[in-house]
Amino acid sequence: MPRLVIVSNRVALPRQTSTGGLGSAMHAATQTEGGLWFGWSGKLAERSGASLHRQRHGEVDYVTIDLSRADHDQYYAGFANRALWPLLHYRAGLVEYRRANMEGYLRVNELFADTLTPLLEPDDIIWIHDYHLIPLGAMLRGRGVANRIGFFLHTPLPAAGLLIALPRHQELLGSLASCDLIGLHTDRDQRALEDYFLHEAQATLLPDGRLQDRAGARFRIQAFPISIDTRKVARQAERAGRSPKIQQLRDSLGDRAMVIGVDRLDYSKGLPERFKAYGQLLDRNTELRGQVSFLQIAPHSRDTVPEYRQLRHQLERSAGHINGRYAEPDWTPISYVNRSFPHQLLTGYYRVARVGLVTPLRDGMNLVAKEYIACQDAHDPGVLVLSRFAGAARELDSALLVNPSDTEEVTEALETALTMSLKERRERWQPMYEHLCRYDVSFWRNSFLDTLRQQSPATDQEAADPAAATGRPAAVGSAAAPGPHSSHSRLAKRPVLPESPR
Ligand code: ADQ
Repeated sequence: MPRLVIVSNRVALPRQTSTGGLGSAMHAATQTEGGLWFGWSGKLAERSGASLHRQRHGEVDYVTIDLSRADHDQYYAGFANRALWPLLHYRAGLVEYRRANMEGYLRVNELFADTLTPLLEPDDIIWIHDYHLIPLGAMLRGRGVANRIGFFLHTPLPAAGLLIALPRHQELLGSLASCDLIGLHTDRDQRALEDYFLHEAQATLLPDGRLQDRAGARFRIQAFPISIDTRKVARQAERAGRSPKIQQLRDSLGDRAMVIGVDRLDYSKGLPERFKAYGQLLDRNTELRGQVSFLQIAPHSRDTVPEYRQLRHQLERSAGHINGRYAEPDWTPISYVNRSFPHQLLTGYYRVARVGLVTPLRDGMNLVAKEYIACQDAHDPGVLVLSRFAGAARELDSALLVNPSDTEEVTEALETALTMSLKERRERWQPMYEHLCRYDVSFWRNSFLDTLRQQSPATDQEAADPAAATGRPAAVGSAAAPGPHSSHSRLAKRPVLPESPR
Protein backbone atom coordinates (compact mmCIF):
# COMPACT_ATOMS: atom_id res chain seq x y z
CA MET A 1 0.00 0.00 0.00
CA PRO A 2 1.56 3.34 -1.00
CA ARG A 3 2.27 5.71 1.85
CA LEU A 4 -0.04 8.67 2.34
CA VAL A 5 1.75 12.01 2.76
CA ILE A 6 -0.46 14.78 4.11
CA VAL A 7 0.72 18.36 3.86
CA SER A 8 -1.08 21.17 5.62
CA ASN A 9 -0.18 24.47 7.19
CA ARG A 10 -0.68 23.15 10.70
CA VAL A 11 -0.25 19.60 11.87
CA ALA A 12 -2.67 18.34 14.52
CA LEU A 13 -0.61 16.21 16.87
CA PRO A 14 -2.51 13.48 18.71
CA ARG A 15 -3.84 14.44 22.12
CA GLN A 16 -3.83 18.11 21.15
CA THR A 17 -7.21 19.81 21.49
CA SER A 18 -7.83 20.84 17.92
CA THR A 19 -10.29 23.66 17.32
CA GLY A 20 -10.11 23.57 13.58
CA GLY A 21 -12.12 21.58 11.10
CA LEU A 22 -9.11 20.47 9.08
CA GLY A 23 -7.37 19.20 12.21
CA SER A 24 -10.45 17.28 13.34
CA ALA A 25 -11.03 15.69 9.94
CA MET A 26 -7.43 14.79 9.13
CA HIS A 27 -6.91 13.41 12.58
CA ALA A 28 -9.72 10.98 11.93
CA ALA A 29 -8.33 10.24 8.44
CA THR A 30 -4.73 9.46 9.50
CA GLN A 31 -5.81 7.08 12.26
CA THR A 32 -6.61 4.36 9.73
CA GLU A 33 -4.32 5.21 6.84
CA GLY A 34 -1.05 6.02 8.66
CA GLY A 35 1.76 7.78 6.78
CA LEU A 36 3.55 11.10 7.02
CA TRP A 37 2.05 14.45 8.00
CA PHE A 38 4.14 17.49 7.19
CA GLY A 39 3.58 21.16 8.04
CA TRP A 40 4.41 24.18 10.15
CA SER A 41 5.04 23.49 13.84
CA GLY A 42 3.09 26.57 14.89
CA LYS A 43 6.32 27.92 16.42
CA LEU A 44 8.51 30.85 15.46
CA ALA A 45 12.30 30.66 15.23
CA GLU A 46 15.19 32.86 14.18
CA ARG A 47 15.28 31.22 10.74
CA SER A 48 12.55 29.35 8.83
CA GLY A 49 13.04 25.63 8.39
CA ALA A 50 16.40 25.53 10.18
CA SER A 51 15.56 22.14 11.69
CA LEU A 52 13.05 19.35 11.21
CA HIS A 53 10.99 18.23 14.20
CA ARG A 54 10.01 14.59 13.96
CA GLN A 55 7.62 12.60 16.14
CA ARG A 56 6.04 9.24 15.57
CA HIS A 57 2.66 8.30 17.05
CA GLY A 58 1.19 4.96 16.07
CA GLU A 59 1.42 4.63 12.31
CA VAL A 60 1.92 8.33 11.63
CA ASP A 61 5.18 10.32 11.33
CA TYR A 62 4.69 13.97 12.15
CA VAL A 63 7.34 16.22 10.62
CA THR A 64 7.23 19.96 11.18
CA ILE A 65 9.34 23.06 10.64
CA ASP A 66 9.40 26.42 12.40
CA LEU A 67 8.93 29.74 10.62
CA SER A 68 10.68 33.05 11.08
CA ARG A 69 8.62 36.01 12.29
CA ALA A 70 8.80 37.67 8.84
CA ASP A 71 7.67 34.50 7.04
CA HIS A 72 4.84 33.98 9.51
CA ASP A 73 3.67 37.57 9.13
CA GLN A 74 3.77 37.59 5.34
CA TYR A 75 2.76 34.04 4.44
CA TYR A 76 0.30 33.19 7.19
CA ALA A 77 -1.06 36.35 8.79
CA GLY A 78 -0.56 38.48 5.66
CA PHE A 79 -1.36 36.73 2.41
CA ALA A 80 -3.19 33.58 3.56
CA ASN A 81 -5.36 35.18 6.20
CA ARG A 82 -5.76 38.77 5.00
CA ALA A 83 -5.99 38.23 1.26
CA LEU A 84 -7.00 34.64 0.47
CA TRP A 85 -9.30 33.88 3.42
CA PRO A 86 -11.60 36.90 2.94
CA LEU A 87 -11.59 36.47 -0.84
CA LEU A 88 -12.54 32.80 -0.62
CA HIS A 89 -15.31 33.71 1.83
CA TYR A 90 -16.80 36.25 -0.61
CA ARG A 91 -15.54 39.22 1.45
CA ALA A 92 -13.74 41.17 -1.28
CA GLY A 93 -13.97 44.34 0.83
CA LEU A 94 -11.73 42.81 3.51
CA VAL A 95 -9.01 41.66 1.11
CA GLU A 96 -5.71 43.34 1.85
CA TYR A 97 -3.24 42.54 -0.90
CA ARG A 98 0.42 43.41 -0.48
CA ARG A 99 3.09 42.32 -2.89
CA ALA A 100 5.55 41.59 -0.09
CA ASN A 101 3.01 39.29 1.56
CA MET A 102 2.45 37.35 -1.63
CA GLU A 103 6.22 36.99 -2.04
CA GLY A 104 6.41 35.69 1.53
CA TYR A 105 3.59 33.23 0.76
CA LEU A 106 5.44 31.92 -2.29
CA ARG A 107 8.70 31.79 -0.34
CA VAL A 108 7.20 29.61 2.40
CA ASN A 109 5.58 27.34 -0.19
CA GLU A 110 9.02 26.98 -1.82
CA LEU A 111 10.46 26.14 1.58
CA PHE A 112 7.77 23.49 2.11
CA ALA A 113 8.61 22.04 -1.33
CA ASP A 114 12.37 22.06 -0.64
CA THR A 115 11.93 20.41 2.73
CA LEU A 116 9.37 17.84 1.67
CA THR A 117 10.94 16.67 -1.60
CA PRO A 118 13.82 14.67 -0.02
CA LEU A 119 11.36 13.02 2.40
CA LEU A 120 9.28 11.55 -0.43
CA GLU A 121 9.35 8.01 -1.72
CA PRO A 122 8.44 7.07 -5.29
CA ASP A 123 5.08 5.47 -4.48
CA ASP A 124 3.86 8.08 -2.01
CA ILE A 125 0.46 9.59 -2.56
CA ILE A 126 0.65 13.28 -1.69
CA TRP A 127 -2.40 15.07 -0.34
CA ILE A 128 -2.03 18.84 0.06
CA HIS A 129 -4.55 20.77 2.10
CA ASP A 130 -6.03 24.19 1.93
CA TYR A 131 -5.52 27.73 0.78
CA HIS A 132 -2.16 28.19 2.52
CA LEU A 133 -0.55 25.79 0.06
CA ILE A 134 -2.18 26.44 -3.32
CA PRO A 135 1.09 26.59 -5.35
CA LEU A 136 2.82 23.73 -3.53
CA GLY A 137 1.81 21.01 -6.02
CA ALA A 138 3.35 22.97 -8.90
CA MET A 139 6.48 23.65 -6.88
CA LEU A 140 6.87 19.94 -6.12
CA ARG A 141 6.48 19.17 -9.83
CA GLY A 142 9.17 21.77 -10.47
CA ARG A 143 11.48 19.70 -8.25
CA GLY A 144 10.83 16.55 -10.22
CA VAL A 145 8.11 15.03 -8.06
CA ALA A 146 6.02 12.76 -10.28
CA ASN A 147 3.91 11.16 -7.55
CA ARG A 148 0.14 11.40 -7.55
CA ILE A 149 -0.72 14.77 -6.01
CA GLY A 150 -4.16 15.67 -4.69
CA PHE A 151 -5.23 19.05 -3.34
CA PHE A 152 -8.24 19.71 -1.13
CA LEU A 153 -9.63 23.17 -0.49
CA HIS A 154 -11.39 23.43 2.88
CA THR A 155 -12.95 26.84 2.21
CA PRO A 156 -15.73 27.76 -0.20
CA LEU A 157 -14.74 28.93 -3.67
CA PRO A 158 -16.47 32.04 -5.02
CA ALA A 159 -17.33 32.72 -8.63
CA ALA A 160 -14.65 33.61 -11.16
CA GLY A 161 -15.89 37.22 -11.23
CA LEU A 162 -14.67 37.60 -7.65
CA LEU A 163 -11.52 35.49 -7.94
CA ILE A 164 -10.11 37.68 -10.69
CA ALA A 165 -10.00 40.59 -8.23
CA LEU A 166 -6.88 38.98 -6.76
CA PRO A 167 -3.70 40.27 -8.37
CA ARG A 168 -1.72 37.44 -10.05
CA HIS A 169 -4.72 35.13 -9.71
CA GLN A 170 -3.85 33.18 -12.86
CA GLU A 171 -0.41 32.36 -11.62
CA LEU A 172 -1.71 31.26 -8.26
CA LEU A 173 -4.93 29.42 -9.08
CA GLY A 174 -3.58 28.21 -12.41
CA SER A 175 -0.80 26.38 -10.55
CA LEU A 176 -3.43 23.98 -9.18
CA ALA A 177 -3.41 22.35 -12.62
CA SER A 178 -0.20 20.58 -11.57
CA CYS A 179 -2.22 18.45 -9.15
CA ASP A 180 -3.95 15.36 -10.46
CA LEU A 181 -7.09 15.92 -8.44
CA ILE A 182 -8.55 19.06 -6.86
CA GLY A 183 -11.24 18.42 -4.27
CA LEU A 184 -13.77 20.92 -2.95
CA HIS A 185 -16.68 20.56 -0.55
CA THR A 186 -19.71 21.09 -2.79
CA ASP A 187 -20.84 20.88 -6.39
CA ARG A 188 -21.25 24.67 -6.31
CA ASP A 189 -17.56 25.12 -5.44
CA GLN A 190 -16.64 22.55 -8.07
CA ARG A 191 -18.58 24.42 -10.76
CA ALA A 192 -17.00 27.72 -9.72
CA LEU A 193 -13.46 26.36 -10.09
CA GLU A 194 -14.22 24.64 -13.39
CA ASP A 195 -15.74 27.85 -14.64
CA TYR A 196 -12.64 29.76 -13.54
CA PHE A 197 -10.31 27.39 -15.41
CA LEU A 198 -12.45 27.31 -18.53
CA HIS A 199 -13.08 31.03 -18.80
CA GLU A 200 -10.17 32.73 -17.09
CA ALA A 201 -7.33 30.27 -17.60
CA GLN A 202 -8.16 29.02 -21.12
CA ALA A 203 -8.34 25.40 -20.00
CA THR A 204 -10.31 22.90 -22.06
CA LEU A 205 -12.70 20.19 -20.96
CA LEU A 206 -11.69 16.64 -21.94
CA PRO A 207 -14.23 13.90 -22.78
CA ASP A 208 -13.45 12.06 -19.52
CA GLY A 209 -14.43 15.11 -17.46
CA ARG A 210 -10.87 16.20 -16.69
CA LEU A 211 -9.54 19.60 -17.67
CA GLN A 212 -6.38 20.40 -19.55
CA ASP A 213 -4.51 23.64 -19.13
CA ARG A 214 -2.55 25.47 -21.83
CA ALA A 215 0.67 23.68 -20.85
CA GLY A 216 -0.99 20.28 -21.30
CA ALA A 217 -1.41 19.40 -17.62
CA ARG A 218 -4.51 17.28 -17.04
CA PHE A 219 -6.42 17.38 -13.81
CA ARG A 220 -9.80 16.58 -12.34
CA ILE A 221 -11.96 18.89 -10.20
CA GLN A 222 -14.52 17.13 -8.04
CA ALA A 223 -16.69 17.70 -4.97
CA PHE A 224 -16.00 15.55 -1.90
CA PRO A 225 -18.09 16.78 1.05
CA ILE A 226 -15.94 16.40 4.16
CA SER A 227 -17.51 14.74 7.17
CA ILE A 228 -16.94 13.41 10.68
CA ASP A 229 -16.42 10.03 12.29
CA THR A 230 -20.17 9.93 12.90
CA ARG A 231 -20.54 6.72 14.91
CA LYS A 232 -17.52 7.50 17.05
CA VAL A 233 -18.78 11.02 17.79
CA ALA A 234 -22.22 9.57 18.61
CA ARG A 235 -20.66 7.10 21.07
CA GLN A 236 -18.57 9.86 22.66
CA ALA A 237 -21.71 11.96 23.11
CA GLU A 238 -23.59 9.09 24.73
CA ARG A 239 -20.75 8.52 27.19
CA ALA A 240 -20.25 12.23 27.82
CA GLY A 241 -23.99 12.60 28.43
CA ARG A 242 -23.61 10.37 31.49
CA SER A 243 -20.51 12.15 32.84
CA PRO A 244 -20.65 14.19 36.08
CA LYS A 245 -19.73 17.43 34.26
CA ILE A 246 -22.63 17.13 31.85
CA GLN A 247 -24.96 16.03 34.64
CA GLN A 248 -23.93 19.20 36.48
CA LEU A 249 -24.79 21.26 33.40
CA ARG A 250 -28.21 19.58 33.14
CA ASP A 251 -28.86 20.32 36.84
CA SER A 252 -27.92 23.96 36.43
CA LEU A 253 -30.22 24.30 33.40
CA GLY A 254 -33.23 22.74 35.16
CA ASP A 255 -36.20 23.18 32.76
CA ARG A 256 -34.41 25.73 30.61
CA ALA A 257 -33.63 24.86 26.99
CA MET A 258 -30.05 25.36 25.90
CA VAL A 259 -29.03 26.77 22.53
CA ILE A 260 -25.44 26.06 21.54
CA GLY A 261 -23.02 27.68 19.09
CA VAL A 262 -19.44 26.40 18.64
CA ASP A 263 -17.13 28.19 16.25
CA ARG A 264 -13.61 29.47 15.86
CA LEU A 265 -13.87 33.20 16.42
CA ASP A 266 -13.95 34.27 12.78
CA TYR A 267 -15.92 36.87 10.84
CA SER A 268 -17.07 34.18 8.39
CA LYS A 269 -19.05 32.50 11.19
CA GLY A 270 -21.69 35.24 11.42
CA LEU A 271 -21.44 35.66 15.19
CA PRO A 272 -22.54 39.33 15.47
CA GLU A 273 -25.65 38.51 13.42
CA ARG A 274 -26.26 35.42 15.58
CA PHE A 275 -26.06 37.45 18.81
CA LYS A 276 -28.41 40.00 17.31
CA ALA A 277 -30.94 37.30 16.40
CA TYR A 278 -30.81 35.89 19.93
CA GLY A 279 -31.25 39.38 21.42
CA GLN A 280 -34.31 39.87 19.18
CA LEU A 281 -35.71 36.55 20.39
CA LEU A 282 -35.60 37.70 24.01
CA ASP A 283 -36.91 41.08 23.04
CA ARG A 284 -40.00 39.90 21.22
CA ASN A 285 -40.82 36.68 23.06
CA THR A 286 -41.05 37.64 26.71
CA GLU A 287 -42.19 34.11 27.64
CA LEU A 288 -38.85 32.73 26.62
CA ARG A 289 -36.97 34.98 29.05
CA GLY A 290 -35.61 32.80 31.79
CA GLN A 291 -36.56 29.70 29.79
CA VAL A 292 -33.62 29.59 27.41
CA SER A 293 -29.82 29.86 27.76
CA PHE A 294 -27.42 30.41 24.91
CA LEU A 295 -23.94 28.90 25.23
CA GLN A 296 -21.61 30.31 22.60
CA ILE A 297 -18.15 28.73 22.57
CA ALA A 298 -15.70 30.65 20.40
CA PRO A 299 -11.99 30.19 21.04
CA HIS A 300 -9.86 33.02 19.69
CA SER A 301 -8.10 32.41 16.42
CA ARG A 302 -5.66 34.47 14.31
CA ASP A 303 -5.29 37.05 17.06
CA THR A 304 -2.51 38.79 15.15
CA VAL A 305 -4.98 39.88 12.45
CA PRO A 306 -6.70 43.22 13.29
CA GLU A 307 -10.15 42.17 11.93
CA TYR A 308 -10.19 39.30 14.42
CA ARG A 309 -9.33 41.56 17.36
CA GLN A 310 -12.10 43.97 16.33
CA LEU A 311 -14.58 41.11 16.10
CA ARG A 312 -13.58 39.94 19.55
CA HIS A 313 -14.34 43.35 21.06
CA GLN A 314 -17.60 43.65 19.14
CA LEU A 315 -18.82 40.29 20.48
CA GLU A 316 -17.77 41.05 24.05
CA ARG A 317 -19.81 44.26 23.86
CA SER A 318 -22.79 42.52 22.30
CA ALA A 319 -22.87 39.65 24.86
CA GLY A 320 -22.46 42.20 27.68
CA HIS A 321 -25.32 44.21 26.26
CA ILE A 322 -27.69 41.21 26.06
CA ASN A 323 -26.82 40.07 29.57
CA GLY A 324 -27.01 43.62 30.96
CA ARG A 325 -30.45 44.05 29.48
CA TYR A 326 -32.16 40.71 30.20
CA ALA A 327 -30.25 38.85 32.93
CA GLU A 328 -31.90 38.03 36.26
CA PRO A 329 -30.06 37.16 39.47
CA ASP A 330 -30.71 33.48 38.75
CA TRP A 331 -30.46 33.55 34.93
CA THR A 332 -27.69 34.49 32.50
CA PRO A 333 -29.14 34.71 28.97
CA ILE A 334 -25.84 34.21 27.15
CA SER A 335 -22.64 32.47 28.24
CA TYR A 336 -19.90 33.51 25.90
CA VAL A 337 -16.79 31.38 26.38
CA ASN A 338 -13.49 31.87 24.52
CA ARG A 339 -11.86 28.54 25.29
CA SER A 340 -11.18 25.22 23.70
CA PHE A 341 -12.70 22.11 25.25
CA PRO A 342 -11.76 18.46 24.98
CA HIS A 343 -13.79 17.08 22.12
CA GLN A 344 -15.51 14.50 24.32
CA LEU A 345 -16.86 17.21 26.62
CA LEU A 346 -18.00 19.24 23.64
CA THR A 347 -20.05 16.27 22.40
CA GLY A 348 -21.79 16.21 25.79
CA TYR A 349 -22.68 19.92 25.42
CA TYR A 350 -24.10 19.27 21.95
CA ARG A 351 -26.22 16.46 23.35
CA VAL A 352 -27.69 18.59 26.10
CA ALA A 353 -28.53 21.47 23.74
CA ARG A 354 -32.09 21.61 22.42
CA VAL A 355 -30.94 23.78 19.52
CA GLY A 356 -27.68 23.81 17.54
CA LEU A 357 -27.26 27.29 16.10
CA VAL A 358 -24.87 27.22 13.13
CA THR A 359 -25.16 30.39 11.09
CA PRO A 360 -21.97 31.19 9.17
CA LEU A 361 -22.17 33.86 6.47
CA ARG A 362 -20.08 31.47 4.36
CA ASP A 363 -18.48 28.18 5.28
CA GLY A 364 -16.78 25.51 3.21
CA MET A 365 -18.62 22.75 5.05
CA ASN A 366 -19.00 23.34 8.83
CA LEU A 367 -18.31 20.24 10.85
CA VAL A 368 -20.01 21.60 13.96
CA ALA A 369 -23.37 21.20 12.20
CA LYS A 370 -22.56 17.54 11.51
CA GLU A 371 -21.24 16.94 15.02
CA TYR A 372 -24.39 18.43 16.52
CA ILE A 373 -26.56 15.96 14.58
CA ALA A 374 -24.31 13.01 15.46
CA CYS A 375 -24.48 13.81 19.18
CA GLN A 376 -28.26 13.83 19.60
CA ASP A 377 -30.23 11.33 21.63
CA ALA A 378 -32.37 9.40 19.12
CA HIS A 379 -35.31 9.41 21.56
CA ASP A 380 -35.22 13.15 22.14
CA PRO A 381 -33.17 14.88 19.46
CA GLY A 382 -32.57 18.60 19.27
CA VAL A 383 -33.05 20.87 16.26
CA LEU A 384 -30.36 22.22 13.97
CA VAL A 385 -30.74 25.80 12.74
CA LEU A 386 -28.33 26.02 9.83
CA SER A 387 -27.15 28.70 7.43
CA ARG A 388 -27.91 28.08 3.77
CA PHE A 389 -24.37 29.29 3.06
CA ALA A 390 -22.60 26.48 4.90
CA GLY A 391 -21.58 23.61 2.62
CA ALA A 392 -23.30 21.31 5.14
CA ALA A 393 -26.71 22.75 4.17
CA ARG A 394 -26.51 20.86 0.86
CA GLU A 395 -26.65 17.59 2.78
CA LEU A 396 -28.45 18.48 6.04
CA ASP A 397 -31.56 19.72 4.33
CA SER A 398 -34.05 18.79 7.03
CA ALA A 399 -32.44 21.30 9.36
CA LEU A 400 -34.17 24.67 9.68
CA LEU A 401 -32.30 26.48 6.92
CA VAL A 402 -31.83 30.22 7.26
CA ASN A 403 -30.14 33.19 5.65
CA PRO A 404 -27.90 34.41 8.49
CA SER A 405 -28.03 38.02 7.31
CA ASP A 406 -31.80 37.98 7.76
CA THR A 407 -31.68 38.08 11.55
CA GLU A 408 -35.50 38.12 11.74
CA GLU A 409 -35.55 34.79 9.93
CA VAL A 410 -32.98 33.39 12.37
CA THR A 411 -35.05 34.63 15.31
CA GLU A 412 -38.16 32.93 13.88
CA ALA A 413 -36.23 29.71 13.29
CA LEU A 414 -35.05 29.78 16.91
CA GLU A 415 -38.64 30.17 18.09
CA THR A 416 -39.75 27.31 15.83
CA ALA A 417 -36.92 25.11 17.06
CA LEU A 418 -37.62 25.80 20.73
CA THR A 419 -41.28 24.91 20.39
CA MET A 420 -41.03 22.01 17.91
CA SER A 421 -42.88 18.79 18.75
CA LEU A 422 -40.92 15.64 19.57
CA LYS A 423 -42.43 13.95 16.50
CA GLU A 424 -41.19 16.62 14.11
CA ARG A 425 -37.78 16.76 15.81
CA ARG A 426 -37.37 13.01 15.26
CA GLU A 427 -38.59 13.18 11.67
CA ARG A 428 -36.10 15.87 10.85
CA TRP A 429 -33.16 14.35 12.73
CA GLN A 430 -33.38 10.70 11.61
CA PRO A 431 -32.58 11.13 7.88
CA MET A 432 -29.74 13.53 8.64
CA TYR A 433 -28.18 11.10 11.09
CA GLU A 434 -28.51 8.20 8.66
CA HIS A 435 -26.94 10.28 5.91
CA LEU A 436 -23.98 11.13 8.16
CA CYS A 437 -23.50 7.49 9.16
CA ARG A 438 -23.23 6.57 5.51
CA TYR A 439 -21.21 9.56 4.32
CA ASP A 440 -18.73 9.87 7.15
CA VAL A 441 -15.08 10.93 7.24
CA SER A 442 -13.91 7.50 6.06
CA PHE A 443 -16.17 7.77 3.04
CA TRP A 444 -14.73 11.22 2.33
CA ARG A 445 -11.11 10.10 2.69
CA ASN A 446 -11.59 6.89 0.70
CA SER A 447 -13.52 8.50 -2.12
CA PHE A 448 -10.90 11.26 -2.49
CA LEU A 449 -7.94 8.87 -2.37
CA ASP A 450 -9.59 6.26 -4.62
CA THR A 451 -10.33 8.95 -7.20
CA LEU A 452 -6.76 10.25 -6.90
CA ARG A 453 -5.33 6.77 -7.40
CA GLN A 454 -7.52 6.32 -10.48
CA GLN A 455 -6.15 9.45 -12.12
CA SER A 456 -4.22 7.57 -14.73
CA PRO A 457 -1.24 9.61 -15.82
CA ALA A 458 -1.57 8.30 -19.34
CA THR A 459 -4.45 7.22 -21.54
CA ASP A 460 -3.71 4.94 -24.47
CA GLN A 461 -3.10 7.91 -26.69
CA GLU A 462 -0.99 9.72 -24.10
CA ALA A 463 1.10 6.62 -23.51
CA ALA A 464 2.62 7.13 -26.94
CA ASP A 465 3.87 10.56 -25.92
CA PRO A 466 3.55 10.73 -22.15
CA ALA A 467 5.74 13.76 -21.69
CA ALA A 468 3.56 15.87 -23.93
CA ALA A 469 0.29 14.57 -22.60
CA THR A 470 0.68 14.37 -18.86
CA GLY A 471 3.22 16.94 -17.90
CA ARG A 472 4.77 14.54 -15.39
CA PRO A 473 8.40 14.59 -14.42
CA ALA A 474 10.41 11.61 -13.16
CA ALA A 475 9.42 10.12 -9.83
CA VAL A 476 11.49 11.30 -6.91
CA GLY A 477 14.19 8.80 -6.12
CA SER A 478 13.35 6.68 -9.16
CA ALA A 479 14.95 8.47 -12.03
CA ALA A 480 15.57 5.17 -13.79
CA ALA A 481 12.05 3.87 -13.29
CA PRO A 482 10.35 3.24 -16.63
CA GLY A 483 6.73 4.00 -17.46
CA PRO A 484 4.66 7.11 -17.60
CA HIS A 485 6.05 8.44 -14.34
CA SER A 486 9.49 8.75 -15.82
CA SER A 487 8.52 11.28 -18.48
CA HIS A 488 9.74 14.85 -18.33
CA SER A 489 7.47 17.63 -17.45
CA ARG A 490 6.87 20.97 -19.03
CA LEU A 491 5.73 22.14 -15.65
CA ALA A 492 9.01 20.96 -14.20
CA LYS A 493 11.01 22.83 -16.81
CA ARG A 494 8.90 25.94 -16.88
CA PRO A 495 8.81 27.74 -13.52
CA VAL A 496 5.09 27.95 -12.84
CA LEU A 497 5.65 30.72 -10.34
CA PRO A 498 8.44 33.25 -10.44
CA GLU A 499 11.35 32.62 -8.14
CA SER A 500 10.68 34.52 -4.96
CA PRO A 501 13.50 36.26 -3.10
CA ARG A 502 14.60 34.36 -0.03
P1 ADQ B 1 -13.34 25.54 10.64
O1 ADQ B 1 -13.60 26.90 10.08
O2 ADQ B 1 -12.39 25.47 11.75
O3 ADQ B 1 -12.88 24.52 9.50
P2 ADQ B 1 -15.60 23.65 11.32
O4 ADQ B 1 -15.78 22.87 10.10
O5 ADQ B 1 -16.88 24.00 11.99
O6 ADQ B 1 -14.83 25.01 11.10
O7 ADQ B 1 -14.73 22.81 12.33
C1 ADQ B 1 -14.45 23.21 13.63
C2 ADQ B 1 -13.92 22.00 14.41
O8 ADQ B 1 -13.26 22.44 15.57
C3 ADQ B 1 -15.04 21.09 14.88
O9 ADQ B 1 -14.61 19.76 14.82
C4 ADQ B 1 -15.29 21.53 16.31
O10 ADQ B 1 -15.77 20.53 17.17
C5 ADQ B 1 -13.89 21.94 16.74
N1 ADQ B 1 -13.99 23.02 17.73
C6 ADQ B 1 -14.47 24.25 17.52
N2 ADQ B 1 -14.43 24.97 18.67
C7 ADQ B 1 -13.91 24.16 19.61
C8 ADQ B 1 -13.61 24.31 21.00
N3 ADQ B 1 -13.84 25.42 21.65
N4 ADQ B 1 -13.06 23.27 21.64
C9 ADQ B 1 -12.81 22.13 20.97
N5 ADQ B 1 -13.08 21.92 19.67
C10 ADQ B 1 -13.62 22.92 19.00
C11 ADQ B 1 -12.47 24.65 8.13
C12 ADQ B 1 -13.49 25.29 7.19
C13 ADQ B 1 -14.83 24.56 7.31
C14 ADQ B 1 -14.64 23.08 7.02
C15 ADQ B 1 -13.49 22.50 7.81
C16 ADQ B 1 -13.14 21.11 7.35
O11 ADQ B 1 -13.65 26.67 7.51
O12 ADQ B 1 -15.77 25.11 6.40
O13 ADQ B 1 -15.82 22.39 7.37
O14 ADQ B 1 -12.30 23.28 7.69
O15 ADQ B 1 -12.90 21.11 6.00
